[in-house]
Amino acid sequence: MKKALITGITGQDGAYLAQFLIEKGYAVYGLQARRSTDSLWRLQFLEINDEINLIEGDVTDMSSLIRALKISDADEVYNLAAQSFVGSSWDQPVLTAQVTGVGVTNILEAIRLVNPEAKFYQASTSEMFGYIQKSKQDELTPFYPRSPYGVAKLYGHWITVNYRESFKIHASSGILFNHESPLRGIEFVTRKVTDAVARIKQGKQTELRLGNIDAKRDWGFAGDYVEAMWLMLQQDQPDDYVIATGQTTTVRDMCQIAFNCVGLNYEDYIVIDSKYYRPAEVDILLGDPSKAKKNLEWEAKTSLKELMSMMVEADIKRVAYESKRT
Ligand code: NAP
Ligand code: F7E
Repeated sequence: MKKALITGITGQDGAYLAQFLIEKGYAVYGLQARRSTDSLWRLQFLEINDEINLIEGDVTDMSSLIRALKISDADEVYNLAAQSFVGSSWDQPVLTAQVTGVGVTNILEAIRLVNPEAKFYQASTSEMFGYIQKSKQDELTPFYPRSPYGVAKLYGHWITVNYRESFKIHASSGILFNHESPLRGIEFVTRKVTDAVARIKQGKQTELRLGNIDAKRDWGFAGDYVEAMWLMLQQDQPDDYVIATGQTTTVRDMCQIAFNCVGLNYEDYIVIDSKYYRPAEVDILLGDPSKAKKNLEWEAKTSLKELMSMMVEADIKRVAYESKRT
């Protein structure tokens, strides 16, 4: 039986990846950072919490990573742990650098010490393209990050490439564009919108305050994207891949799609609030996933309309459930 270790298992992608690997017959181990409140709700939502071996640890604590690698004896290591919210990275830039950037070196060093044969996946991001240098971004597009998060991820990306070239570690980097789901954190714009749609529809909220609704993103479904992570580690040679849909949409149009799901007009509810503007914005992202299609035979399956509809439906159920309990 193959063994996988996932850091960030309690996050959106960690939960979907764990589910995917369990279905493939893997023994799944997850690094769980110590928190004062419950962080297992996503694993419970997918009903896989009892099938995962949780190991307490933190990517800033290399001793815990060494222990996790020894306990799991993992064939594949997926590093999904990060301070992943771009907005917070201006408020906590040092922590973001330590967790999202240096954390990657900690894991690579632990792999080198414990099991250099383990295959490694790094969760890189389209935020590294930031101030885009090419209208459609692929693996060869120069990077220009626009936030402390993007800068930290760029360090994580290059240290992954460097360990691949220096120590022959099977280390691959997935440059993933935005991907969402009903398990997305509420602070990210799609989920903030679908939660608001559900609350407005059920009379629990009257408006939705947003920042720059002219920003454009290439949004896909997280459930589709975790398969690409796995496919990268099944290749003979490690490499870097852009994972995206190849379509870009404004936040405004995404809102329209989400409000339409319940027959409402988004223009009646949205209020622009400067509080949600960022010190530096990534205006537009659009990925070219041709290499993933050719080498991995991977492509996005879920349209933005299907994704929004799935998220709105899940939030309507959650809000109705909350109302029953109060
Ligand atoms: P997420 O929901 O924010 O999950 C982040 C995970 O990292 C959580 O499990 C969190 O634990 C964990 N974590 C945070 N700090 C940690 C630390 N110091 N030590 C150990 N674990 C820690 O993010 P996601 O959307 O699933 O994304 C997964 C990865 O892909 C992240 O690295 C993200 O930056 C990257 N990425 C995401 C996207 C996207 O659109 N979703 C696109 C490109 C790249 P708690 O739950 O306890 O906080
Ligand atoms: O913002 C605009 C905001 O926070 C998307 C992370 O997973 O994807 C994610 O980063 C856009 C930005 O995601 C609000 O200014 C407007 O232009 O949902 P987001 P993100 O910053 O693109 C990348 C690929 C990652 O790697 C990250 O980890 O929406 N926007 N009004 C807003 N955004 C938020 N959050 N809230 C608003 O009210």
